[in-house]
Amino acid sequence: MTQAFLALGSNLGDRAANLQGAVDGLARAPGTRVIAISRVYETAPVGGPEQGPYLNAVVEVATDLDPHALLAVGQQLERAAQRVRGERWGPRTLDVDVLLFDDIEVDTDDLVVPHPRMWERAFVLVPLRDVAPDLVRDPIHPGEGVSLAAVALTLPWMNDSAPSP
Ligand code: GSY
Repeated sequence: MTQAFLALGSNLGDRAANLQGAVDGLARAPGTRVIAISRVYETAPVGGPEQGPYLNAVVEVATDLDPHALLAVGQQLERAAQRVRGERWGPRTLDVDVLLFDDIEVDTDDLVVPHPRMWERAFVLVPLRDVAPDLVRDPIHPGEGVSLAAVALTLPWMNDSAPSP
């Protein structure tokens, strides 16, 4: 089985229900078990048009699926949450991103793992640190891992009005 991490985000509709639906859907996915769920963080939107705050979380799963099959599960969950693909970086009922898939690297048109923007996103790294505080990856020099917790600490906190964890 592979250890994989997925990022969840929602800033439209019943945001908490959307995240819960994604966790439930991952638990029901074939050959997949949910191992851990981070705390849920309310975060200021990063990029895109003016839009409301997100709820973000990270889920750890153990899965027999391959990376593209896991991506397909995430896309199916987005459709189930009635996500409408509008403006790039725009508001959405549910976003499911595959962050890490063991140490496997994927670079295809529809999927890049490790997720290329995860390292600069506090709304990903802070919840990831909840479920994997000892995870070690270096985005620049994969052989010389640095702790993700250390990377998360170097980022500006994602929502100035919220206390840093
Ligand atoms: O890339 C995921 C969607 N997204 C988010 C998000 O999940 N959280 C925050 N805080 N900002 C975001 N901007 C985009 S696009």
